[in-house]
Amino acid sequence: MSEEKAKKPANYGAGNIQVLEGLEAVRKRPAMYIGDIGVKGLHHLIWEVVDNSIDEALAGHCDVIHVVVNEDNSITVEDNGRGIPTDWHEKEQKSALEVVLTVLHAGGKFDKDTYKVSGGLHGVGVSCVNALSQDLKATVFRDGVITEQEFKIGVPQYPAKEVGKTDKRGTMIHFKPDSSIFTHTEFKYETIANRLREMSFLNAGIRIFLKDLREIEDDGSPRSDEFFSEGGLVEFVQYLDNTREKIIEEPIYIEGEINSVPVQVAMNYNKSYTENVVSYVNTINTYEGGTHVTGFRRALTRTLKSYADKSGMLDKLKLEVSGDDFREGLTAVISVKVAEPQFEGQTKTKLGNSDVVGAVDSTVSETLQSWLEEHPREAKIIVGKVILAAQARHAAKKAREMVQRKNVLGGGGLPGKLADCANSDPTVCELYLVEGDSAGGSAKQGRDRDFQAILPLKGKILNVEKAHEHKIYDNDEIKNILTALGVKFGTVNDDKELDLSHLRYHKIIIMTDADIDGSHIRTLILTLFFRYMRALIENGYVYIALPPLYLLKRGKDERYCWTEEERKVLTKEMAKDGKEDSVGIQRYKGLGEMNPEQLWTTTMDPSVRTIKQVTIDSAAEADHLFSMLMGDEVAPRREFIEKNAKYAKIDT
Ligand code: 0RA
Repeated sequence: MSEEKAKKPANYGAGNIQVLEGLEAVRKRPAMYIGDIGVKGLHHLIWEVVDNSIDEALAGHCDVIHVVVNEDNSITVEDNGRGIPTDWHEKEQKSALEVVLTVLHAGGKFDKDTYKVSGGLHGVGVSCVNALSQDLKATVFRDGVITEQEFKIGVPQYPAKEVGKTDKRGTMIHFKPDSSIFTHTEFKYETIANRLREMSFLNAGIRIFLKDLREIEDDGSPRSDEFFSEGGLVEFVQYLDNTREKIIEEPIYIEGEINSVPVQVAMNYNKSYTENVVSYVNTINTYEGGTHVTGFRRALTRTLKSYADKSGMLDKLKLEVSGDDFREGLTAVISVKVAEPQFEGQTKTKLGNSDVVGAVDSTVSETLQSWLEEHPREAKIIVGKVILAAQARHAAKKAREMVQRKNVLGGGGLPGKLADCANSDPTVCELYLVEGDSAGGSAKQGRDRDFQAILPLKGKILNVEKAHEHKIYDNDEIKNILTALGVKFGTVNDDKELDLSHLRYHKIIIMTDADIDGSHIRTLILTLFFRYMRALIENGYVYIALPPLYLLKRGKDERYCWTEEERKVLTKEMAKDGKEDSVGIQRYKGLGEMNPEQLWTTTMDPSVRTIKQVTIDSAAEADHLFSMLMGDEVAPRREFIEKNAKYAKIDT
């Protein structure tokens, strides 16, 4: 795809010079405004525009938002809000519409009393999207007229003009990201859908439609979804847990506002062993938690503990109950609004504002306490679950200590099956987790032994989604992975936190067969990482190897293909005389079918291979996906596979 670089168009008025300087700054350092210039930053443009529509909805003026991915990877966002004002702005000597689209930070409301609460991570406004778009067209339906203005890289092509009459209200923004700025210009349906679904849960009552004109279904209509939640967070928790067996019927809902911090929490308990607390600040997913999560945990532990003590149910228990025990099998969504959020942490997704601890703590303890008193039957079920968790935790602790002792005190040394590399600098070292001993053998022979280590895994590793924690430390394959990586559980802060200080490889590459079993094993390994070693994924250490699917042969000419599409194109190319049947096709079902040299040249040689980095777009969505793929409930899994089979393979 060759896309022409956007040219700077002629300026139409002197008043634009200052504005240009503002937007020029965005174009010079785009990452400062939207995070990065890759896939993430690209999608950030959509969030920025949608956030403006959501703000209109929160102000009570809009209830429908349409997002369309057009065939040329441009985006159209339309809402039925008040429409961006189009009247003349005396101070700036241009229309308000142009001000909103060309002045940094002017995207928000002019009236100061409504602080912008949705807002993306950077909250920079539509002008930033404008600056980074090779084309942008704003259409406003307001006061009976349609007003239009077009821009290229943020520069107006003409003043806002009236183009017709209407009885509609709202704003439509159509933009095409500038291909000279972004390293990727292709939007991903799943990424957009996941964020819009999340948005609809966090902002109950707004109907969001998504349509992708690049993907046409069998019936001729484009791929589409509609996101709408009446119940908000309560439905969010039900959605997250729809693949798990719940222990109480209805989620607990808590809402309040203390010191101008609105707090909303929905929670429920299920029969699993994992804690799944998803948190948001101004609708931004705070992966790393922060003060709002601390406040929630404190309230939960204190309130449940005090109730349990009073109930007498703990009397016979000989063990100490800890905070963790109150969170086993807990699914909760916390959403707070903070006027000036301070974000900290490695990925700037940890809330730092200390006053939020108390706001959440008070709100949650108060409501939870009354709830427990009003629901004695459910309260008893929860306390029973807590007691079981405490007992299991003691068993897990013993098992974990056994593994730890062996790891740290050198009891076992490195696993016998590990073919380690010579280099000891973790930043350049790679560990391949390979399915099966035979492929493991090829990989051992084919690798560059200076920096590539191989750990073959036998058969299917334990499904951690269905196993209690202590089982994990009993499992030989998992123990081998932990020892080879050089990681252990437990830091000074937290006895479950993953200690990466002795991590031996900064690339951990999962290499499995390109068949159903292979993808199942890959998901098992990813589930293990997601549930117990999430920091590895968050730090960007986890990758998936992409072995070729086909080898095409004609005489001495041999070529590999990674997709069906490539196979078709290459087959035509190789059969220059048009005789496609003269091209031999070998379909690789397993890594074992490749010899060491082939494995190196196609999949392991860093200068030619492609490896896919595993990222977490949305922790909530990843949790949902893993619980569905690996959990007990069969129906949602079948539905998911049927629905997604026709689209690209499951992307974790
Ligand atoms: C500035 C002021 C007002 C609304 C908006 C901007 C606005 C921006 C966007 C972006 C996408 N959709 C939007 N909808 C509205 C307030 C308008 C008023 O007071 O009437």
